[in-house]
Amino acid sequence: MTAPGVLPLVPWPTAVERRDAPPLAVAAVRVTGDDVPAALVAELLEPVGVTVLAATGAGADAVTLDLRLDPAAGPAGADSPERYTLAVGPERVEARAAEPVGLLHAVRTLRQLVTRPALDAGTAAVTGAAPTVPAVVVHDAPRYAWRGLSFDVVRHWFGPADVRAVVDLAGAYKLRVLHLHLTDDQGWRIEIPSRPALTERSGGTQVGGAVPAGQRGYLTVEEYRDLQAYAAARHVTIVPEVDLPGHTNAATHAYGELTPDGAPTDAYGGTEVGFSRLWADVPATEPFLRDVLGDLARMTDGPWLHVGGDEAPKVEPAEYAAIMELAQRIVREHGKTPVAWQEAARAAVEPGTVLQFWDPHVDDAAAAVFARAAEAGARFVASPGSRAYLDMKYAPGHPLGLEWAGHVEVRDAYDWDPATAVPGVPADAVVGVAGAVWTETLTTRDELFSMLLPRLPALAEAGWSAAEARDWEAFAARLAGQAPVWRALGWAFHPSPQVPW
Ligand code: TNX
Repeated sequence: MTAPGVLPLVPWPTAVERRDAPPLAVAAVRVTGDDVPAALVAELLEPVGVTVLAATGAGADAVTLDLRLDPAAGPAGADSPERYTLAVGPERVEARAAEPVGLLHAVRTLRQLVTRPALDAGTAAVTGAAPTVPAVVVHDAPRYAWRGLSFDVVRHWFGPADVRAVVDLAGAYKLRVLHLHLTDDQGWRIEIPSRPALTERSGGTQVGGAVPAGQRGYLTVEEYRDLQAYAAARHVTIVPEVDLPGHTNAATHAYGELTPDGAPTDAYGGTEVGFSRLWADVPATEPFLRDVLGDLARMTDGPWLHVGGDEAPKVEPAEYAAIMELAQRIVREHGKTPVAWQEAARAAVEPGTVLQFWDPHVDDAAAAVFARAAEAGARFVASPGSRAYLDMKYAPGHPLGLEWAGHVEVRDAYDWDPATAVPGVPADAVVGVAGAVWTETLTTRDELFSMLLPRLPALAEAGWSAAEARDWEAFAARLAGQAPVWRALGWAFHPSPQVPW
């Protein structure tokens, strides 16, 4: 329930001014401006009780929601392409933004401002009271450009409908990147036309055995294309990951030529890590990498390809570096920028390579390796397991999740500074924040969402809001104000005792 006087905005904007005007009734809005499709505005606002009319449609008593591009939008001096201004009242709503993504952010902010008595009372009953929006002016721009979520669709298969729901959730909190972990020991989740056995032999397996009857267990080329288009319409970029050179049992099960003796490995339905690998000197390895990364680069609209690199204890350091450097070279040859887990800092990196910091158990030697990679031009995304791993249990005894990085309560996910999170790395080499959700223990959309909510909004604020604006007590109150919308959308969440619901 939203406490009186609290504006339930997450992430907290750069500047919020209240206008001396009564709340604006928004039972219906008429969208003017062409940079956000009215259907997308409707998708966001109708679940909170606002009827959305296209510019020319019927309906006389609608409030105008005017969306226009304007380079002067946003906080004074902000140069982020995502900057926007949202002005509510006295009679209409105006959104101004440098680019269309900012207009969509403005509509997302507007949705969080809608107060609807029936919703806030936590009932489905329609009371007849019109939704209103307080008269405010918001000027806003993000702290970091890379705000993302890494989502494991391998350990348990989550198909296109679930991924679209995750895009909606990520978008609602203004995230821009959805990284899909598509290959691992237990399965291969993306059709690769030049290597059909990957999905024919490894597409239908997952932790515990087979994907549920009636499900294919992987994205076809067409489904992947459609998913990227769905995400792009919401200004979310899909980053696909092929995990190398460890986490590769699904590949060696499909193509025995990838092993030294040429024999395929057995399918794997457990949850151990670290046993599988590729070999730099097996002749089939390089053609395999060229085929897989080449096809995936051609199929991918966004600028990035993630080549994994985590947890390959069986691969000697020189061989590890050779495989990771080859993978990154291939990615660059296809015009994409490589992303890799933190371990890849041990191999040579090119300027612009994105390294994802995940394992906080690092010593000084590892910090020095990160420092060298940053000097060589690598950029870091902060996903420290103790903060950003949304597959960790909230607390001891939580029915879902793992514990290797500790317990991650909502406050843990909130109260940290990405700028100082990566040991050895200067603040200006950190480009953002990503949550990560691994699915060893998660099998349904509700289980998945109960791990993402309410922690993903905490990470979203860590990535968006200025360091000096961060305040746990204020955040917890604003977070509580999100729950009515989650209920209206059917998004499961964990009612953490840290939040004044
Ligand atoms: C570590 S995070 C892994 C994953 C597991 C995860 C479980 C990372 C790069 N590797 O393979 O699923 O822990 O929390």
